[in-house]
Amino acid sequence: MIPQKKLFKPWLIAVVLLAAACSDDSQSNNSETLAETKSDVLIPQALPYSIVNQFPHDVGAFTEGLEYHDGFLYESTGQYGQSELRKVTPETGEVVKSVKMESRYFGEGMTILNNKIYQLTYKSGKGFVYDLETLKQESSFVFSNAEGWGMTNNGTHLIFCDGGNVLYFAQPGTMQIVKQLNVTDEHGPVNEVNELELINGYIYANQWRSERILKIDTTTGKVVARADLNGLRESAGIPQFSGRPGQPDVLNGIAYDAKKNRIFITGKNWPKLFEVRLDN
Ligand SMILES: [Ca+2]
Repeated sequence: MIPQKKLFKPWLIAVVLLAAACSDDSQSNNSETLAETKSDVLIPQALPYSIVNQFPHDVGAFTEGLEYHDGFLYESTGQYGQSELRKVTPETGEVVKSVKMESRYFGEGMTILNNKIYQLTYKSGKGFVYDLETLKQESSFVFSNAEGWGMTNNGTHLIFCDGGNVLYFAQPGTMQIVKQLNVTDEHGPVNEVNELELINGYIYANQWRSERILKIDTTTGKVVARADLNGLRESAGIPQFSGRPGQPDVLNGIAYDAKKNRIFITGKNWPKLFEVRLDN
């Protein structure tokens, strides 16, 4: 047995004091780390909006997907028994071509990639591929998400969401997921990300049941800016959301004309399509 007194040595005191000093240093470092973490939280920039133009929009269109291509808007509409894929003249709202979906499908997000239109359905786990020119349905695909919401693409992959805060990057056709991006802002995950549009390298998304448009960094998933479009409906004479059938529903639909740098916004059953300026 080692005598107890032999454990009490001056070097041991030095070690204890050193440990205490290190502990203080460590706390100090932690404080600095916390401060850095706090300063790293990105407060999204506020994006002011202005209305550039107002065009007619079919109040019968429960807009779920909207994209601009070569002079026309392509629109996917929802509701069982009413879902369609449409080709629309933006300035007049005229539907120049449309295909009706089977009544068991509820149309959702859509996007155009390599002269094909990809369209999600809401709860069927199935999507469709159409020829861009004829709108003829060419094939279908399946996906494992419980719900399909918005969709856009980056020239290579389809990018879609399912009601949560995740953006899924998928191979067209197989729907194999190659990347997932969590959308977050200064408060944490941002859920119910809905209709999507890739504009100048950022994903713009409207958030379901809000009049907000989020600008999302495609590398980090962080919301870098937000446009609050509260007041847009009022200024255009569109009644506020009431939930009553036949009345204008929520804001949904973002499309971008890259050649003319025009952003189009509309909503489900809205009588108007807006050309707006954000930071474009
Ligand atoms: Ca879109």
